[in-house]
Amino acid sequence: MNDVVVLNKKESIALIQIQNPPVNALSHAVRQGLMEAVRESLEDPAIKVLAITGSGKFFSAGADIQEFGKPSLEPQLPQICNAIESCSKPVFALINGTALGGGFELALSAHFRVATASAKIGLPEIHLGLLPGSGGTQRLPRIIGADKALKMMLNGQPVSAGEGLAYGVIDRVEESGELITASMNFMLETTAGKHPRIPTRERTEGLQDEAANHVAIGEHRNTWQKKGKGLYSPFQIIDCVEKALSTPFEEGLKYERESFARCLESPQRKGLIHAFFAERRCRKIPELREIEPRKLERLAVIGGGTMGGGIAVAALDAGLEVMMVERDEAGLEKGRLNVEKVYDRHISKGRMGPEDKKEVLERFIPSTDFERITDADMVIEAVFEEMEVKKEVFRILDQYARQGAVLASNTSYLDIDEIASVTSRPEEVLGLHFFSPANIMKLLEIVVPSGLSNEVLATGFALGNRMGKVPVRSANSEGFIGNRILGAYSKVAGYMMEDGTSPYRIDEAVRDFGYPIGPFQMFDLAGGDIGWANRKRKATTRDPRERYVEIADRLCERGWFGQKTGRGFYLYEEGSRIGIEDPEVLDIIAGERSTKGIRAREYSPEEIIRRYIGAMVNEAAKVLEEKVARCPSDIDVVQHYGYGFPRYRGGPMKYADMYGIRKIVEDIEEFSVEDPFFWKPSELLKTMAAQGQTFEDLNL
Ligand code: T1G
Ligand code: NAD
Repeated sequence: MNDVVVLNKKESIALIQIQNPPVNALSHAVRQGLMEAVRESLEDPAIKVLAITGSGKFFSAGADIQEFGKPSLEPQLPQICNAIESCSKPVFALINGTALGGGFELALSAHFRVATASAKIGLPEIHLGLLPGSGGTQRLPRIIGADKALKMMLNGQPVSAGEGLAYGVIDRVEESGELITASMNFMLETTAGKHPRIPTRERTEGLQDEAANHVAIGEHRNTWQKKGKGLYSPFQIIDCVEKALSTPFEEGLKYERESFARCLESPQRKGLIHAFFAERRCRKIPELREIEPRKLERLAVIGGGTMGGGIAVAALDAGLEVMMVERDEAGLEKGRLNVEKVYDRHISKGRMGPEDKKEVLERFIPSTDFERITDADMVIEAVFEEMEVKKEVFRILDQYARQGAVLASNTSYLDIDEIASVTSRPEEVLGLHFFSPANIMKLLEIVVPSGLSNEVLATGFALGNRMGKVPVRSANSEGFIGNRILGAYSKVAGYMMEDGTSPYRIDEAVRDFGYPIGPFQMFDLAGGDIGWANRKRKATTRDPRERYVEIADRLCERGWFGQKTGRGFYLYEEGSRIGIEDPEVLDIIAGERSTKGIRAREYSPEEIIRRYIGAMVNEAAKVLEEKVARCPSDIDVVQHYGYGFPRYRGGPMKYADMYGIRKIVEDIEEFSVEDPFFWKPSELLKTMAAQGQTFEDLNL
């Protein structure tokens, strides 16, 4: 054996334990160890039963994701699963903790599955652009039928041991005690012939109701045709399960193998696995390795508007005590309602009862009195986006917050150094940039001004983790990572519109690329007035060489601010959040175009994306060059979690790597003929293209 798989013999039972922390991934060494342990147990006449189990909190989290894309080494997992299934001695999977993907498929190949009550089982491969490729698509439906099998494979979320028992895929759940000891009798009973050893491939319970299985295949396929536009692996999964119902096992297994190989080679798999590692990398900040975050139990939120309300809910949901301070009673009442309406909605949807709401709100303390913040561990300011207002608030915070409290601003654009400068403790002030709605959106940009204490930074990350956010470090620079890049591709969307392409066609192309909504739908959702105020503020300092599109201003002058006014780039019928195309908007655009003497030109969807993503990648490269983001994959995380960039494309930096850095530079140079001020390739991109580098090479 080797050191990652340990074989112990207990009475007539071979206990095969995977010990490969942190998650018992089925690396090459584990696969070798398993194969050897099975062989040795089979050869030993004293052994009557084999039991495979894990260690720590994991049975096994499945294939070692690090190995994908590298040459695959024997024995491969499907071989091990087949060897287990065809064992002449009964094999038990003792599921001591989480069993995912290949880990669960390993268990499916055993003849019996016993799980502890806290164990979880699942097939999350879909999230990696893959399918269960070690017989899972063939074995699971044979036990539980197509519908439940597809539910597990297509939503990718694990289910509890109890649910597994109800499905019929877990034979027994042990409520307490040590799993091996608790399963001893069950295992020994098989030697007395009490429980028949049936290889999973020969099981047929799930295949009995052919009509129901047929309906399930059709329904899941229909659902995914609607919601899975552009995705690859869900449809491969459905095809594989369909095969399981209609062909002999070996044939189905071969079909699964071929489908798996196609998924493995797909750009979507590369994008999704990149995203998996990217969102883990962004939490690893070298300077925080040895730093303990400060205590965090009481949070104060200043301002109860859109963001303050959302942040308060996120904090309450994370179990914190939350104070909310508003400037007057009317503001406070609005703030309180902003919080309560979230829970009222949960109640109306049956997600919580009135008692639960009451219990949560016991930790919520609204006030107009800043003195109430004196015992807060952290204060997050979310007042109006105006430097003078923020400074005034921070002067007050400095006066009332206790020594050692962390002070944070949720500003979208403003300079945190300047905000911090009005306090006597600038090293304790950082930016915590939440996204709207703050209780839902997972991105949290953690903005680091100069001289920030590492302990304070660590506490920012701890808050993000506690709230279930994806925290990304950003330097203190206007618009931080996300809004700065947003500025660039929003401009390009405006240019293309003024050049002659309808905003509706631009939105459509961006949606077809994989975004949930296009840029003009997003402007309508966010509210045009905010951007308009910002543009007016900057009008005097705008570089005269910058192309400025006035169309949005024309809409705002009419009071068309988007969804909230029923009209923006789209028309919204009473109460509807779905916009329809507005011919008057098209007339306004045509008017602006003719004023400027622009000859209309219709860009193709490919051209729209080339420009949109080209602007995004170029600005992102500047963000890297200026060290605003730590590494390219942090930008991918920001774009995915904050702005809707399709995860299966990995993020703009991964996309650029796959598209080709040189081609991106060539595109930018081609566009720069029309507008050399905007389309200036970043120095970093030019160097990378010259040296044949990729963004992946720059990841930490
Ligand atoms: N392979 C390699 N490393 C893995 C891994 C895996 N499967 N799962 C996690 N890690 C690393 C992770 O990168 C991190 O490393 C550390 O473990 C802790 O993870 C053939 C095709 C298991 C629920 O999709 O969902 O089997 O950052 O920080 O919050 O048919 O990780 O410390 O260096 O996330 O406790 C299917 C993916 C594979 C499971 C644990 N399996 N993992 O969450 O800790 S495909 C998955 C997770 C497959 C077969 C198919 C989660 C977790 P580092 P963590 P966590
Ligand atoms: P909002 O207008 O909805 O809320 C601001 C609240 O602050 C109001 O309720 C107001 O009464 C209160 N307030 C103003 N001055 C105050 C004071 N001195 N003391 C206490 N309360 C005071 O604004 P918002 O959209 O919630 O934005 C708040 C901050 O969050 C801004 O800095 C904004 O840039 C940032 N932000 C907004 C979004 C977004 O999408 N709305 C996203 C990220 C960040």
